[in-house]
Amino acid sequence: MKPSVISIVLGGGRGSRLFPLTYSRSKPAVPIAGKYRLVDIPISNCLNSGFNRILVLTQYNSASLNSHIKNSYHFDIFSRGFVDILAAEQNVESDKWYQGTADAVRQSMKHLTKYEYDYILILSGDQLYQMDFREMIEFHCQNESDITIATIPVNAHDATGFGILKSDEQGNITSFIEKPSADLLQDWKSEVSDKSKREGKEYLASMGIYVFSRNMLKKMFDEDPGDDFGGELIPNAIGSYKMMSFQYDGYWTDIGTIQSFFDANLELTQDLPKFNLFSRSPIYTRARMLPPSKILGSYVSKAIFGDGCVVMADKIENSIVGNRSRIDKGSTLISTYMMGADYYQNTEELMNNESQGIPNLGVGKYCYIERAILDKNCSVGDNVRILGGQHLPDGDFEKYSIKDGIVVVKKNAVITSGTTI
Ligand code: ADQ
Ligand code: ADP
Repeated sequence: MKPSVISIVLGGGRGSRLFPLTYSRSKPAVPIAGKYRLVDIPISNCLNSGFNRILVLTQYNSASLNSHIKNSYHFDIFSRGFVDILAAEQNVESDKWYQGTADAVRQSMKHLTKYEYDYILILSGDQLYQMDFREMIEFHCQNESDITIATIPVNAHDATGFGILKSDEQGNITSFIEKPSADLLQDWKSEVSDKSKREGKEYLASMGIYVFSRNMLKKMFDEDPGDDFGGELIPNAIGSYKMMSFQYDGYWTDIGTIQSFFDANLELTQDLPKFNLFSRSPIYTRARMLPPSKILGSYVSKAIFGDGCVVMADKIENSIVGNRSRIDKGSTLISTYMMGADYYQNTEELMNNESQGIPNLGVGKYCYIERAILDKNCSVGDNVRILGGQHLPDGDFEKYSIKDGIVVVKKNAVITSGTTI
């Protein structure tokens, strides 16, 4: 019989590491790969695994996330499927935001009582990967596990940013430490495959993907008042619950910071990216009825284009050009993620821009843009030069921020002609 599963996507706290992309939208609504949103990844993995009852927990019930979910995910009434958003809410029992991952799920449990289910699948909202969760649920059931954690081998540098665990030969988790400091690491090495060993990946990291048996999660919440899975409930459960490690060996990356977000996006432009957008398991998103993109005389290499773009640029290299982008003649984009626009400007608006000297939506003429993220609806004038790189110190300015040498031009920013960053 098919296991009965409800999936919960942890849509994020403030998302401050992704600022300024999360300044006016919740983390799940951040656009990726030119036409998707972050939340499309865990939702698509669930749907491709045959699990179509999904809740997205978020602190910020932004208009943008709501409209994306409402317009993207429709189910026929017989499938009983849904993708619903649960935003942290004040009520008679509590006037607080979600205090952490476990608290977010705990506060949401009251909304689950109306559903029948045996297992809860908990997912992070800021990861890029393609995984068939059926295998993980099957593993959980076969081992009669209470809690199963998806794990992946990582190197010492990355290990300090994750929950690290050790397990016995059967996969029973015997110890767990959340984000260990570098000096503790030598005690946390695991037996891994020869391939992982050669790559220096000798630590087993939690991917933040958990399967809980329904009653066990309830019991855990009753016994442990902690707010975080990784910091409290999981390490506290060692010895009291049957906790298993489900080792995953595909591509998986955390995209919680500007640097990792930028790298994961640009990686998609490579010949054979580790994340395959062209697979048989589609990434679902909103169907927008946009025209195909039009490219006029540009040299293009290693680039991804969303729909409805008009590109007259000189050169686009190692870049993503999102939906409804307009790039004027003589311009160059290198290692840049341009998110695109929510709308086209009409003739009246364009004439108004011209008479007032306001740049049009998109990128103007003879610009040079390298190592940058242009958030949605940016208007970049003519002869603008944006050159990201390690020479630029971190900073936050009115129209852009700089993080790890990446220039992030803020949503709706107007960059006047001749600007140099
Ligand atoms: P982190 O990713 O650092 O570590 P956390 O910041 O708690 O953990 O985020 C996990 C997910 O929950 C993210 O998608 C985040 O946006 C979301 N989230 C955080 N706070 C939330 C809140 N208050 N309400 C709703 N959603 C919230 C975790 C584990 C580690 C593991 C890594 C793997 O704790 O053990 O190694 O994930 O990425
Ligand atoms: P995305 O393509 O990034 O997912 P959506 O398609 O969800 O964005 O939303 C784009 C929609 O935003 C457009 O269809 C349009 O209705 C709306 N929109 C947002 N801002 C404006 C604006 N200033 N003028 C007109 N439409 C806008």
